[in-house]
Amino acid sequence: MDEAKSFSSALQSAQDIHIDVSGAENSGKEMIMKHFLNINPDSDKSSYSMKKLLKIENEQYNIRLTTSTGQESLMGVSDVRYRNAQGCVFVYSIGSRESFELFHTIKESILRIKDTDHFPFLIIGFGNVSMERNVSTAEGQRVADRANCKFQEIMRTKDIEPALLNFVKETISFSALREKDNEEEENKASEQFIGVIGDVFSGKTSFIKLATSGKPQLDYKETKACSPAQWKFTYNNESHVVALVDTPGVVQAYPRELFGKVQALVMIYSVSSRQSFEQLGILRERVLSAKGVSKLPTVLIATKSDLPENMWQVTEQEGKALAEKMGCCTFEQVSLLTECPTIESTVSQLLQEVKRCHTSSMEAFTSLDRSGVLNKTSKSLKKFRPKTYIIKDGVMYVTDGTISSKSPKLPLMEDTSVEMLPTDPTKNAFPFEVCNIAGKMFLSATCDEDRSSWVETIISNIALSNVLSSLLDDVAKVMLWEIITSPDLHAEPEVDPATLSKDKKKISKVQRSKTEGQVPSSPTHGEEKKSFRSTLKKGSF
Ligand SMILES: Nc1nc2c(ncn2[C@@H]2O[C@H](COP(=O)(O)OP(=O)(O)OP(=O)(O)O)[C@@H](O)[C@H]2O)c(=O)[nH]1
Ligand SMILES: [Mg+2]
Repeated sequence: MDEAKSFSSALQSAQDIHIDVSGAENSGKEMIMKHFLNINPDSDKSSYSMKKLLKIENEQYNIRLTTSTGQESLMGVSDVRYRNAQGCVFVYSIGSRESFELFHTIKESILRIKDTDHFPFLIIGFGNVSMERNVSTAEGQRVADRANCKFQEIMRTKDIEPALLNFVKETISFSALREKDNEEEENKASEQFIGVIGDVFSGKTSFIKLATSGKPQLDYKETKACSPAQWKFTYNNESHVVALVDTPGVVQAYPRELFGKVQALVMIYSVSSRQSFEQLGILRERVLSAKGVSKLPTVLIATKSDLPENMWQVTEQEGKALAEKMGCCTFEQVSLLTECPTIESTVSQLLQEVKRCHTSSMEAFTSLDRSGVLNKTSKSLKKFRPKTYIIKDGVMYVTDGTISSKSPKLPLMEDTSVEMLPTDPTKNAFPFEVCNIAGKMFLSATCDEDRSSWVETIISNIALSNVLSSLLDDVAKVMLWEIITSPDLHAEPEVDPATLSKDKKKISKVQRSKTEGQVPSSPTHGEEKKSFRSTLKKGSF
């Protein structure tokens, strides 16, 4: 009873290793499985999925062997087996060339289903000395070499156990490696890029080395090119994966390819170099222009604070003032010659700022709709008629409070322009004009702030319309390409003769559109854009 209990708890904690045993009927695969699993070879145990608990290097493994059920012709049965498998033992009979030649088909199926080029295989040529041989040992070895896998001929049952055990170990290491690779890929995908910029000799590389290795770097080697270094750390129970991008001190332009990914900056100067302090503005501008943005979350770090006071060329106050001027989220004076416990908190503050900026830009994005009272007027500012203006789904409506089918409207499309007109404080008029091919609106807000905020919303809607148009162009191109390359277009339609003429019409309509370069029966650009907008607002992307 106790034994059963401890077996079941070992089973629960054991890691599953799933090995498929493939091969033709009567190739010997069932015998191999039964022997490995200590099942009486004469038993008619017809389970095609059997388990064995094994301890390998102090770890418990639940080895699960599966094999064909004889139902492989049923679509998907072997697909499921192969999908779950972490390794495959292919067994052929040395007396049957047909069973040997099956390897290629099985290997191709597994690699296709697993969507990989590398998978652990073991080829076993099974037989006995009295068997008439149809496949030579050399042939078996050759196929295994070509498939880059192990090969073994088994003529005595006592060779089964060690051969399979070795393969189980190989499968375990392969799975562990693959898991590590996957983890690294996932880390890469979630990596946040942080550019580390500053003058020559200011301490950029030292900062990165100290963060990533925990050890100060005392020697100096000039950095010649930009390169990222991955750094994983945990702060306040939150794990982060960042790529700290080291940069040379002398740089004319930061590479767009790398800096396109940079979401934040660590700006570094040395307290003993006035030049390194004054250089930062220029370097920061170069990053912003490489990225095409006007600001980036930034922290300011002053290095070499361990140097004697008479060597300082930049005071703490000056550092603080620069951090404030540049909108940095934090400023620190540090020495990178010893452990620097604040690095993690500094970078994590920076990442918080990245998150905050992202959220607020998403909020701005979703607040594209608005409503409020504006005065309807003319360019000469003669009459003022207050109306409720509503911007909804990229259209600006003139209403009496609610949108109706009769509300005059102006779609805020790509061709729309918005212009602020000269203010007239005597009339409390802050006018602006919105104009496109569909019409023109002269409007006036009652204060400058209100006007700016309306103009900003309108500009955001126009910008979004631009983005959606180019997205939809791409979608339309893909749809068109799919239609053109669809095999259905070239195949004979399998239809009932009664409906044939109707279907032919449909097909010829598609073909006509193909030649005319149109996408058939798709919704209009406007409708598509509207649904894109609502998808974006729901945050489904
Ligand atoms: N005393 C002192 N020396 C430092 C400190 N930080 C860096 N150094 C030293 O300053 C020198 C330059 O540091 P690096 O980190 O290589 O400077 P860098 O900005 O990467 O230089 P470039 O790659 O040439 O642009 C090295 O000899 C470091 O050991 C610090 O906080 N205090
Ligand atoms: Mg360097």
